[in-house]
Amino acid sequence: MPSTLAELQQWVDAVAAQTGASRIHWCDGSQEEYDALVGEMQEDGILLPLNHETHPGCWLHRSDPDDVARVEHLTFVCSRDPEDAGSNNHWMAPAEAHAKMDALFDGCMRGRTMYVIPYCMGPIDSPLSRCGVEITDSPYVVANMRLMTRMGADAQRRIEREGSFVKGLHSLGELDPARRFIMHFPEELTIKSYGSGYGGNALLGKKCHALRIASWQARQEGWLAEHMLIVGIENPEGQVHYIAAAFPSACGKTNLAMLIPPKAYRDKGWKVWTVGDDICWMRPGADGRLYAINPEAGYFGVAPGTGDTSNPNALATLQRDTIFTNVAVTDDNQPWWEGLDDRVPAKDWKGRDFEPGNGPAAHPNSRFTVSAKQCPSYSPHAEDPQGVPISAIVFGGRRASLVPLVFEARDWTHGVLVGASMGSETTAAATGKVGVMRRDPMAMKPFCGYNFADYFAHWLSFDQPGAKLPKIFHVNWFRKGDDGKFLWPGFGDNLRVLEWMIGRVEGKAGARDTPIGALPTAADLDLDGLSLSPEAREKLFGFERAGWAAEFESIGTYLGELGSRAPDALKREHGAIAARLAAE
Ligand code: GTP
Ligand code: SPV
Ligand code: MN
Repeated sequence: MPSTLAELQQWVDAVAAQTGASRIHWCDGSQEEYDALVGEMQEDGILLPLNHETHPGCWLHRSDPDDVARVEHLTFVCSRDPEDAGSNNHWMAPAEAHAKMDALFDGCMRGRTMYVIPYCMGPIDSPLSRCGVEITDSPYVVANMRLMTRMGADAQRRIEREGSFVKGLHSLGELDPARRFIMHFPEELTIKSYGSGYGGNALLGKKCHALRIASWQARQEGWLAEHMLIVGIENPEGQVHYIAAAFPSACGKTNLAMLIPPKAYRDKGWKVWTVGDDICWMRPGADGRLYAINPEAGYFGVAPGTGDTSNPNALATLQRDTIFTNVAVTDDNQPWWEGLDDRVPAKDWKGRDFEPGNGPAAHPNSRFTVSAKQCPSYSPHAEDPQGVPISAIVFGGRRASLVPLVFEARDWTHGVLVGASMGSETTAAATGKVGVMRRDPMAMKPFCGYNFADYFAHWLSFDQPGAKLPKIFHVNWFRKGDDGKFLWPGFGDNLRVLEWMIGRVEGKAGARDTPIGALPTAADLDLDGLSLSPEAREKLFGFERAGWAAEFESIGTYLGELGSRAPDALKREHGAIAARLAAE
């Protein structure tokens, strides 16, 4: 069903001619189409059936071992002016990048099928949603995009009505890391990705469109595209506060979005509703509040660590109709990963017989792809076209030392500084060393499609007369004790921290003022039933002045490196806190 939109039809024709694809398949998004694709992939060995008695509709995909995570060093923003991409991005001149990519794409789909995937990021009837079309030669990408987005005929109709869409061109190529690039052309609303079949490199609706291109558009149009989960917290009175939280990759977004309250909270009537687990698009509504949608329709979640005590909602979600990527399997062919249970796996993620000496059985960045609707805590308001109103924004990182469990920013400008100065230890979600502390402002270091200096200025610009902005907080679930173990139980018990935040929003909860913001004392949080050691209490709720003074020096250096476009208001805020830290 070729398109009535000339721009779309001409682009598809041009790509078909360039790549030499033998067949063009326009995706309609139907179940029949999905089933047929899965069948073909099974025949070709791209998908392996899992145990369909325990896991109906579940499949395993094993990636090329050199293609298991995002590749930040091969990801570029190709704006006309390098200053617009900023020092936070790798940059290449658009003409050079197009030439490089065109040379790779020339003839690359000969003998293969080219799939045309129209998709909508966000509810199909929402004014906040935006559409795109991905062309790919990977049926695995098609199947994942069907789980992750609103894909097919409805999206194509919206694109034809609106006349504008993001163009994403993707090919697996040779899966050669030396011939792998993820290029973004924000001024042309275009993405070109070659040489990887993995998640954020290949499912172009996700990080490439919904964060890098969308953040650029959002700046022009007055909204925000963020690497945030969205969760609804219902108190015993039945009121729901929605919280948006930015944690870097593999730092707890999916887990917080699907949190199950501790028993005592459940008994009192607390409930948690999942709206989104990775990406949040927000804009001010008529009443001055920020309204958020989840542009995605599924979860591409980290498997390791997902277990019956950590995230039972995720486990229930993945019992059927799920694609697993790079997990291990048991001897009866069930999917398995570290942290699931104490069974011993039979085969590791490469398909070898499991040998503990070979490292983890499941790849540390192994993932599940599944429709959001299957989550037991999926919010009845997740598809509201107007979005949900946000009461609090939370920033957080993986910090073994210094950073306490939670603190609250004094106002919006301070909150933007808290986000801008976030630090976190690197994880397996991207290739490279794990556990290295780096600045990851608002968890957007790998995803902001433009200059961070302009991004922080854009954030500051929301503080306008009449705006009813959310309060901003910072959390750290990953503080460690002298023995190297986590001091905070995390997971369900994180609700104790969210309860305190809601208390602050409603003006009910206590805190003490410190230079870095308002910190709860142990008495301000409900810690009933937890046994926290004296060391844990001190480190989770304490304020370490000398350490923070050093931290603010490092933040000052970082802000200085952003260049002349960095907003003065942010530097002034930083200077005032640094002075207070020095004086007290
Ligand atoms: P991306 O999908 O890469 O953006 O990751 P994410 O931010 O959604 O992270 P996710 O929730 O998948 O968690 C990543 C890892 O952190 C998993 O192994 C979790 O088990 C672990 N984790 C999540 N929440 C907590 C927590 O509160 N405490 C501790 N100690 N670990 C956690
Ligand atoms: C992340 O790395 O933040 C992810 C996984 O959510 S990916 O889709 O690969 O970006
Ligand atoms: Mn993510």
